[in-house]
Amino acid sequence: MLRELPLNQVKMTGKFWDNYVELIKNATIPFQYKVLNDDVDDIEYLRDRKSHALENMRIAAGLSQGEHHGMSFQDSDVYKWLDAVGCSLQVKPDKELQETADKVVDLIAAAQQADGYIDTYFQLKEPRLKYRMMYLGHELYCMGHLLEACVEYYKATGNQKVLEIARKVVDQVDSKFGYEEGKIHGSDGHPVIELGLLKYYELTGDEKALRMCEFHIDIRGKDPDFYNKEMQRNIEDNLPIDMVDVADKTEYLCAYTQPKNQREVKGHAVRMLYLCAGMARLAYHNHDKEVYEACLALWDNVANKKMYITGGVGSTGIGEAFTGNYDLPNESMYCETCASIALVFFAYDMFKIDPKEEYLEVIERCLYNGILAGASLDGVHFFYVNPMEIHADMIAGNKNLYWIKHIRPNWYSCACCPPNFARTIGSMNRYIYTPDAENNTVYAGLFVESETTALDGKLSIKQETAFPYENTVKFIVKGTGTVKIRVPFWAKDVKVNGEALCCNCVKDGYYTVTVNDEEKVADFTFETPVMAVKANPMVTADANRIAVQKGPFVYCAESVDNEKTLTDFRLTVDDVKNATMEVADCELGTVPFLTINAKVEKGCTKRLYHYNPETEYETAQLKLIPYYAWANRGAKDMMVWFHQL
Ligand code: FUB
Ligand code: ZN
Repeated sequence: MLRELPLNQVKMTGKFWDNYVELIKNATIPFQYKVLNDDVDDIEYLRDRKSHALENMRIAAGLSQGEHHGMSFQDSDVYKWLDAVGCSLQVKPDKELQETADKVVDLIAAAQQADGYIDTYFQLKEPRLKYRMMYLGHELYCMGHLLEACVEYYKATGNQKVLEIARKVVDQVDSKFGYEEGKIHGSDGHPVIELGLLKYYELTGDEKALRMCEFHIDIRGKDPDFYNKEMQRNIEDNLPIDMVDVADKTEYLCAYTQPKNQREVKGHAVRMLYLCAGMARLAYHNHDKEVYEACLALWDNVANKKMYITGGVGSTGIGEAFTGNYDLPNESMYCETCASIALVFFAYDMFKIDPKEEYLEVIERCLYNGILAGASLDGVHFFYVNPMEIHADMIAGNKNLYWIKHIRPNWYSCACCPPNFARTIGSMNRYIYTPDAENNTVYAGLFVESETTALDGKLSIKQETAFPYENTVKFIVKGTGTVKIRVPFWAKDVKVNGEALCCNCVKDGYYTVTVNDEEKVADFTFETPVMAVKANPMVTADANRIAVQKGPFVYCAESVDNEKTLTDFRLTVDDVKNATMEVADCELGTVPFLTINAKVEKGCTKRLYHYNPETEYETAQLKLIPYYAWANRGAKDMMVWFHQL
């Protein structure tokens, strides 16, 4: 079994990822604090342009007067922000930021009730409904995120108050939920408490938290009617009910059957994947075979039938949900940033149980593409939904696609994604090295300029590289132990220390370096050819279409770079292979542009329908940028899957 390394044990340097971690520290976190504190004037997509999230806490703490404002889960914005700060401080200590965050911790402590309960929505607005609307109340979702935040913040600072907040939350949840009589025999409609409890258990060793997680995963769906009965009871008691309009609530809430019996990812994508991550992490700790079996099937389903090429997940905005196998429409998708983040969590927890390369591949896909596109290059504008294709004028009148935007706003009334982006990208060094102490081995999962010392100080690994801008990575391995270096599928003509890699040198996707009280160098050079990607024929949305990938980056075309209408371009596999690349320092930063000599119809009439067209083509250049960089220059149209000639 593998173990996560403490974040401060992996030092990242280099241009690409470390720049992002800096951006989060210097731009995203300060900006988000201002939003949460209502100090930003031009905030978008909020009814009265205020988040009110910290003010809700002040009111609950008796430090201010007023009413609760915002979503029932508005508190979670603060918690994910604090989580991001905790991660950031672990890798980049900052006294001023810590002082600001300490005050937020004080505020949370002041808002928390003596019995450990904390949820400003229910404390201020609906005390009668505490734990009575698990279907949509999000109390344990908020407390789950709070536990996660407390753990990261404690790791960064040793702040005792934050640990005490977490302890009280755990006791509170324990006192209310469980199989015992008098306790609630159900769990939250939105999973996350599972992850929060497990992270608390990992930090403190408190077995109670592990048992509680087992309960929350076991009870979900045990009575698939649980949420309906809850609603019914509220109706009978004349209490306000609130429920999103979804045809099948139990599926939406991932509770149509117990998780251990689930085999297909269904319902709300973020809920489902947080649940999957919680299940995998539980199986990691308690070796529950049934839960792990379910995880394997759910993994196979999401990774092989329901994931976009960018690592986006969730094919419809209706219920922000998964749909059927291979249903991956490009224009009407959802691909919520939080869903890709949850997929990374799931993948990493599966990887720690069984270090298959396929999990790292998905992590990489999400990080470089689907998640990274979740924020603008200035770090202060965010996508909630990440389109795979957009023709802004075309969707303008289509109310069925109201969730799709071609610009990133700086905030949302439902602001789950922005702080989730901050905490995830801000802690991406988590995924570079993972030790397996029993086998004296460290897995090096990503090519990133970085260094670490693992296996109780016995083994140090350094990657010297300018990747993704250059295709060489020098691994310097010192001490005693083994490093398994992942060789990604997109790296071709790989040579190590000048020798071509043979099939025997790479086993299950890894190249192995073993040292015995010595230093070895494995100097990787490789090509990252431009690849024409085809989807499984079952993905009808991508029939006769080609996507372009180079290295870990999926590419897209934007209307700002192309005079011709993007849908006019026709590509062949050879055109793609012959693409040329130019790394440009431009308004997008240092970005590798691709140019493909594609075709467009000659003298295209632009008629709605052609009858017996005598189609002739002429060459036209199609310019592409990495998907993560799209929507930073006001483009109105964007495409990932291009028409094939
Ligand atoms: O329900 C809380 C969050 O809001 C979910 O995770 C997101 O999908 C959004 O619905
Ligand atoms: Zn979100």
